[in-house]
Amino acid sequence: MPTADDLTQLARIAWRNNARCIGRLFWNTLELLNARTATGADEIFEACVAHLRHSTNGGKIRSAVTLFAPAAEGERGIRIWNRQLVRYAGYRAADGSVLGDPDQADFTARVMEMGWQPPRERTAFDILPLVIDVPGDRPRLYTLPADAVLEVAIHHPDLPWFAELGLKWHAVPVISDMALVGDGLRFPAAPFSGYYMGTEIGSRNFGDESRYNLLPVIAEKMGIDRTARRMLWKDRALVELNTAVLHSYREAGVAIVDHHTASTQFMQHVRNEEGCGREVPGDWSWLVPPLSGSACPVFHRYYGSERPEPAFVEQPPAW
Ligand code: NRG
Repeated sequence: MPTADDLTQLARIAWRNNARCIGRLFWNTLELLNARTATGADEIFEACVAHLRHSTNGGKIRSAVTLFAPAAEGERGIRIWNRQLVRYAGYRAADGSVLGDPDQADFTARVMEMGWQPPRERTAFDILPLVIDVPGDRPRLYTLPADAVLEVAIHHPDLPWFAELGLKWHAVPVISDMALVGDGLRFPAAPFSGYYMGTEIGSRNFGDESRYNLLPVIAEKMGIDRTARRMLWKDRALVELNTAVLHSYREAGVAIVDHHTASTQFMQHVRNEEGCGREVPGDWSWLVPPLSGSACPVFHRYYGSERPEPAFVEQPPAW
């Protein structure tokens, strides 16, 4: 039986090994929340809520992982269906358009089939229920308590119309669909969280065409001409969107890191690791921020291609 210390070390090294994560300088601060004895769906849900509260910490976000029981050899084990504990619904209309997060449209349709009732007045930011799937039971739906989910309303330091767009995002990303593997163990439910890098929200969640697709909206409000791509309206809109995200989180007292700082910290991590004789596993296309890549030090080199364990690994979707 591994001790809590063994498991903390396992999870920390899995973070250190995560080739896609730019935030690894702080791998040694990961906290373990032990829920290995939680067996029923209700108990597992409560531990997820406890994780959210602990990690959120009023905005002073703490990096944490909750470990549920490991899966026996060849068995699926406990699964949380959601990709993250907090995600916004995407409602697909008959014409194919989506209100909310298009990335969650299939999942949203599925939980509605299972009986989830969206709020009477649907918005682009309705928090999805959790689906907890325990061996020997049917998958069960749970609504997160509103006071467990900290959110940040987005405004801009000098563009007053920004607040009127009514944008917001949740404070804490909690990845809930990856497994932690290592030391011969596999934890198929091992939600982990930290704080955001601004571009995750400002460039990708808000900016991607397949997500909230806000660049045309922002450019329009900025009054810039969108007829010629070479006038870089997308780039200008991205800068303001990212500025607004970083500014809003900071003003709300919610931890977030800008991509320049995160890149600099990552280079320190690389030096630390090299000092310990370890090569840093890294996926360039994930590490380089999706804004001003070449202005960030992480752009200017490549990283190790080995993928050692312990590791957080993708697993087939549970639904
Ligand atoms: N891009 C995703 C979140 C991925 C994980 N990001 C972190 N993890 N910062 C999004 O929701 O935008 N973390 O554990 O801190």
